[in-house]
Amino acid sequence: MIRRIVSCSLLALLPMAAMADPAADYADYCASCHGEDRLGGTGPALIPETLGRVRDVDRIIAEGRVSTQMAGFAGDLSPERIAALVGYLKTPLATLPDWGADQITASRSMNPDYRPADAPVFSGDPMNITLVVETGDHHVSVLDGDTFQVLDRFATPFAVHGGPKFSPDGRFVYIMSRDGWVQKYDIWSLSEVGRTRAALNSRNIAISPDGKWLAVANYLPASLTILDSRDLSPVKMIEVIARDKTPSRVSAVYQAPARDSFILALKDAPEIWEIATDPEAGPFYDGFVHNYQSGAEEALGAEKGLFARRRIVIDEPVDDFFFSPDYRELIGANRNGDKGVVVNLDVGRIIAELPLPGLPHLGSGITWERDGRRVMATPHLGEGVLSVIDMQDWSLVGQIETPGPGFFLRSHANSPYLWADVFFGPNKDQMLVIDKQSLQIVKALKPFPGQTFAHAEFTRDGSHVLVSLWEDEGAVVVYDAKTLQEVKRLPMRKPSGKYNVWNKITFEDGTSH
Ligand code: DHE
Repeated sequence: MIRRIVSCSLLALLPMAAMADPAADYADYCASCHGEDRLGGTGPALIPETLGRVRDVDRIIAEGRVSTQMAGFAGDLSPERIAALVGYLKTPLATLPDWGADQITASRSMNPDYRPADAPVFSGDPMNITLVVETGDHHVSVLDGDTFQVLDRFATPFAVHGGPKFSPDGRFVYIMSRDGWVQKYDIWSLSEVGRTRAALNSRNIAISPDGKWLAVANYLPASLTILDSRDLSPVKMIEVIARDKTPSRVSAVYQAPARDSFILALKDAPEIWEIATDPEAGPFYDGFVHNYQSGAEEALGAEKGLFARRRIVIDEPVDDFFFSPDYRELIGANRNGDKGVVVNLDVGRIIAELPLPGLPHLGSGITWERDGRRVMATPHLGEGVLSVIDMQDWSLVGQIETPGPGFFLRSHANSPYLWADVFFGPNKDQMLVIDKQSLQIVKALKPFPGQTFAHAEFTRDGSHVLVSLWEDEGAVVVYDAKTLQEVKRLPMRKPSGKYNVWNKITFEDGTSH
């Protein structure tokens, strides 16, 4: 390498920035763990799509990351070289490798020690298991929801995002990471089944109502990956190309049980896609043209059967969704985050608009009955407010002012309260307990002043609520859902989301997707 044979005296004359050769530094210091191509190895991918949301990349390179294999390089690299390296990592890759069935298959590794148990290997209620994602050291803890005992703690791929999805019988769970890895874990056997890399950068995952198929929403490549849930083998890579031929990233994919389909939010195109999970589905049409000779309306591109695609064309892209309980309607937020639109999925068009400024985070929305009417609530990432919407006429019932913008909501059919965090700003240490009828804040729980206290999840019967102390030396705090008194504290490494098997597989009232 040329830079190594330049004499020291000449180096001393060069300004530090001129000396920096970030590609060479990457090859010397990063490639062995993060891959020659920056797409990940034992360490995560180092590309803008992933690093865009990581704070203090320079500090991590200098000091390393506790509880991980990431060492610090301050002894080898000057601050200028680290700064140049960060710039290099945040530069998009010149070319993207293909990521199709061959690459997915090559990445797939099944656990050779996995032995499926005939019955749960623990004595507790398998339907009352709660999984805690610990983002501090990339693990999941498996909690018994009655005793709050940790039954197992297993390593996950780096940076798990979105809710893990359970098989319809609650036995298996599928967990997705931002680097596109999908991990399958058997709760009965307390053992990993295997993992595969469905894409290079992914958003979230959904499971079909019959539990046979997994859909992975991807940014890189712009696609939806369908995996066989039994062995995580690739079944179909659906390239997402809008009607005007622009490729689009997929912001999110959700299961629509009542429709037997997946619904996709397209990031870069004013379209919503529905992918059938019913082998008898369709035909779905891409649109109609008027044939002036025959006078007939002729369908374009009819698709039918399993994975048939239906395109719903709207005015502008919607980033995230919420659904009415019968899945006939979808509420989406527009990209500017100042408006909500209600799309009737049966007729395939917008039927109402909602005043929802301040970046509504519809993926966290929940619904409940109030005065005999079904309402939904959504937090806003840009404003300290929760919007409550009547789902019959789509009017705004009210807005609950909170001491800062929140991220997540949860409730349960057996609870009179909804639990809402304040994720951003000086009051991020508060968990708000709100009466579902009066919409008044009943209590602000603040057991750890100054530290982020967020994301609530109920136990199966709604008797207890688990909240994350979202810090490196964090904890899950268990509350009695009626008295709002603390019952237990379980030390955890930066716990984020928590997911109760029963609440998720039954779509319990008060649980987001
Ligand atoms: Fe999430 C769920 C999108 C940033 C933690 N997040 C979701 C879902 C979507 C979404 C669409 C629902 C998917 C599902 O569960 O299947 N999240 C986004 C974003 O667009 C956003 C704002 C920016 C981004 O870069 O992705 C974003 N999310 C974050 C975070 O910064 C959080 C706090 C930390 C992290 O782990 O990345 C975060 N998101 C979560 C969690 C859920 C989630 C814990 C599942 C919530 C649940 O209760 O189901």
